[in-house]
Amino acid sequence: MYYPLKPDNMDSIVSHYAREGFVVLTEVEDAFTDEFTNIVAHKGSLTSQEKDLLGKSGKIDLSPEQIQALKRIDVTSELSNLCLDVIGDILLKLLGPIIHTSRDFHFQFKKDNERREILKGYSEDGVEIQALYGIHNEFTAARILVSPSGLVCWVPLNTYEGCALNLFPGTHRRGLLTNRWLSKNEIGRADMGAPVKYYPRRGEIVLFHFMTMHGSGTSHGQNPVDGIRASCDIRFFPFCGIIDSEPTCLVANPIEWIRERIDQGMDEVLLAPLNETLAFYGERIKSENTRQHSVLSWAEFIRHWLAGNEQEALEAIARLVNTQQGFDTLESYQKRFTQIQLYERPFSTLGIPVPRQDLVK
Ligand SMILES: O=C(O)CCC(=O)C(=O)O
Ligand SMILES: [Fe+2]
Repeated sequence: MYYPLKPDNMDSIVSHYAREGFVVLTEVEDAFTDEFTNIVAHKGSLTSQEKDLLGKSGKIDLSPEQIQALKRIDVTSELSNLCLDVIGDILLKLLGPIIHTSRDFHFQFKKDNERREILKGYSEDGVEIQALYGIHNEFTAARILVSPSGLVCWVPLNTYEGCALNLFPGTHRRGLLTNRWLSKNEIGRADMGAPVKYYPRRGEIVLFHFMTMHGSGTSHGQNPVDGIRASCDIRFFPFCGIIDSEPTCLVANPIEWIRERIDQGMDEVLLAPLNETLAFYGERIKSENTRQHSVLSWAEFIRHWLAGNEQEALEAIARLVNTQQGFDTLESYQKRFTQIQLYERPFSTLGIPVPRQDLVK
């Protein structure tokens, strides 16, 4: 799962991500991790000595005020551009030619013997910086729905002996297993297998799919790992009409680019964000024989929802959701997903028409 971030490795990186639902990039240029560290140091008013420690052992004490200042950090256009410079070529292959960067990123600062656990989503009180996260997929764990093809870019700020993330391989291909956060004791029935454990190293980046089940890791040993692990996580989405955000277009003719790529044939995990873009553009998508539990069903949902085909939209959700092995009722997803609304901004930024003005917030 480890690949140096080099042009020669592009195909291996993309196919590992598509198959397993995550990939780790190594040998990432220092400027990338340094920039996240600088922003955290600035927001949290760290002294230069504390900043240095953050990047090494993580051993600094954060005051309640600093935690408040660090709980959600705005993504500036400079940071977004830096990310696109460093991993834009990969994002183009994983998400397609039009990319949204999340408006904020999360800072995490966790100890191995931490007892607090987040099972009800982000409380906005700053606890989420230090508490362990229960098991979730990023798509339904977030308050605001964006896209199941979104991607988390998790950036370790220091090297740490313990496990930071548990990632359940292949779960992004098993349909939506949960509409909420789960505790470790709960997950048995989903039969997700053993997680892959990620041990953070500064200079790496983990990319994982929004449907990949994951949670915070710990060693849970008698002897907790010393130090604190510090990281930042930022998200990227394919073109999305249901968030109030400005996308960046990476190619001159996105629809032509998508059509050419689809003609070459591709894995459904990579096809899904392209179909989703086509659906928001009001373009034709091929959707015969979509497999039960395939992420491809989301684009079909968007297409039917935009066309006002309520029944077909609900059926597309039913294909995406895995109620046999999952934890929540189909109705809970249907109720949530049909409450989405369009925003002007993603469309107006690209100068394309909003497909249905009556659905605009
Ligand atoms: O860093 C952690 O503890 C969990 C991170 C996570 O769930 C995420 O970045 O999506
Ligand atoms: Fe997460």
